[in-house]
Amino acid sequence: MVRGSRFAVGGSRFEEPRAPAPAARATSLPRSASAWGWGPTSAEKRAPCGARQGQRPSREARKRVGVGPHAPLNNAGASHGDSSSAGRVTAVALLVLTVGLVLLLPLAAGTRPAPRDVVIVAHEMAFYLEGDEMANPTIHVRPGEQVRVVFRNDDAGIAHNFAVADWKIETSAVKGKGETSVIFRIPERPGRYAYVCVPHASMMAGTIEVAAD
Ligand SMILES: [Cu+2]
Repeated sequence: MVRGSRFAVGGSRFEEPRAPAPAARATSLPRSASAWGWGPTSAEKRAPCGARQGQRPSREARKRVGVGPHAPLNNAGASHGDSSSAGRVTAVALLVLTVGLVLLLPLAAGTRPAPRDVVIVAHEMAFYLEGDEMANPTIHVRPGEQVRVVFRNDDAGIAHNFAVADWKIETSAVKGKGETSVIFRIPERPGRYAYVCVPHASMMAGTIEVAAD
């Protein structure tokens, strides 16, 4: 009974503004609907629902719009993360490769050590070590070391060479200014060995001394 009367009152109160309602209701309904709670008629129910439905899409749209930009951002972030992690992996791989090369290079060098250069110059019918004024000097080498003898002829118009008969080492003759080279390994046995210029062995001759420092 109470409900009925309240409903009747609600209805009577509502019936008065009903004629001008359509225009006014659109703006006033959301407030009045929440105030009434259960009161609204089916038309009013539809109206707030309609209003909600009218709002909902916009909220959802907003959400979607909100999600939309975020999703690509997240994806972008994820892909960025992937690329950076891929970059990290590449960096680590490069580091491992570099470390490996650094560790391996001495081993490779150990298997084939670079020969020590010994520059011997023929000048005015005598041998000299480059940068030294001693004619036909004693050349000091270590047992077993790899040596590259660079033989340079500074005598224009005269052919010279460099030879160590005991080791069967002999460069080609350098006719006039020019140079040649020969790489060989010094024998392990310490000792003294003669070197010569084959065409001028009487004038151009010296000693190679093999000694461990
Ligand atoms: Cu000579």
